[in-house]
Amino acid sequence: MTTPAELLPDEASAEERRFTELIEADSRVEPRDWMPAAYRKTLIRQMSQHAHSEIIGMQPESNWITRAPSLKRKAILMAKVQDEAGHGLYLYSATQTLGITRDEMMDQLIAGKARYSSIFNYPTPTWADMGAIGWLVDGAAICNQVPLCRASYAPYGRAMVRICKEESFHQRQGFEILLELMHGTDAQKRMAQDAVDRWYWPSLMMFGPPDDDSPNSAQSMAWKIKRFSNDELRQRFVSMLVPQAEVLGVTLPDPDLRWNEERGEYDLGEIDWTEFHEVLAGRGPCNALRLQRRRDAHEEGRWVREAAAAYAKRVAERETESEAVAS
Ligand code: BYC
Repeated sequence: MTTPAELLPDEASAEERRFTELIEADSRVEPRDWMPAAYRKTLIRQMSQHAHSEIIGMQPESNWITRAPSLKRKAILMAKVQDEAGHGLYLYSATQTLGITRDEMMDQLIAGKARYSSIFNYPTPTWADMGAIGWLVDGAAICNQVPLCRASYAPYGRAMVRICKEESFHQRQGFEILLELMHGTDAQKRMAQDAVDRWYWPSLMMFGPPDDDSPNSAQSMAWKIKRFSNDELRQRFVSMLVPQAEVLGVTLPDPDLRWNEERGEYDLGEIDWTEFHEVLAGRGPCNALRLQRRRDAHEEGRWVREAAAAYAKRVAERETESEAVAS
């Protein structure tokens, strides 16, 4: 069988050959290794979008911190939202190793030029939304992100290992919120089902467009950034949800969902891709709100960034002074 390295043209550089062999051997690319400009660009795109998703993703849930139904739930929700801030920071740091600064990435986000996950443009009107986000949104995130732990770019893979551990706790807390509601009053059961109805389809859209309409997948898979296609992961997610929905006693809102004996997989109903494209174009229910909130937070945090920079400068000056005295 011909290997990708053998397919390279004769004039390919030694560096390019080494990179291709590295990918082929399932080895890892480190920040100082040579990499094609397009590989770097793809990583910056995906990783910065991922970081932005974590940061914007704090908003729908932080909306409920002050209204959580008990002290225990408040503490758990605060811990989850703090984890998401942490995930954003690991991912921004990992992306910085590719030669873009945090300021540049943040500027792109607040200027409305960067993408973040479509899922965070939906509202959270009830407490059950905290359960549905944990169960469905974090569940989808786990399915998508576990394979990313093996992404060919080492800093991304390393960041994902820790993130995935925390996502597991996030998903369980969401499942548990829904389970408690489903053992509650009729009104609580209706609230849980309503939240599942509203979050189910958007959570399937998190995996991205169908494979035949996914311009980046083939190259990202060849570079072993992505290990599975959007549709493969979506399918895997639904297979995970079906038995869990039975335990919860909720109905997944897809009348066409049924087991296909021949394929050994579930057949899914048609996803409304028009809605997905509307959200991506900035016309989802909460796009404007999310972006405005991020801009406000950026402005409100300006004095903290300035104070931290002034302090770091002073510490550096002191270190230089004491080195000069010592020598
Ligand atoms: N939303 O060629 P495709 C979390 C864009 S946060 C928005 O398939 P790719 C959490 C895509 O960017 C989890 N845009 O792209 C946090 C591309 O546009 P550009 C976030 C989307 O990159 C807080 C175009 O559509 N997870 O878990 O090969 C609380 C064509 O798509 C979406 C990640 O970021 C979307 N859903 O595949 C709770 C995971 N889907 O850039 C939870 C890392 C597609 O060409 N990212 N687009 O203009 C990935 O795995 C991949 O980037 C995707 C898309 C599977 C999302």
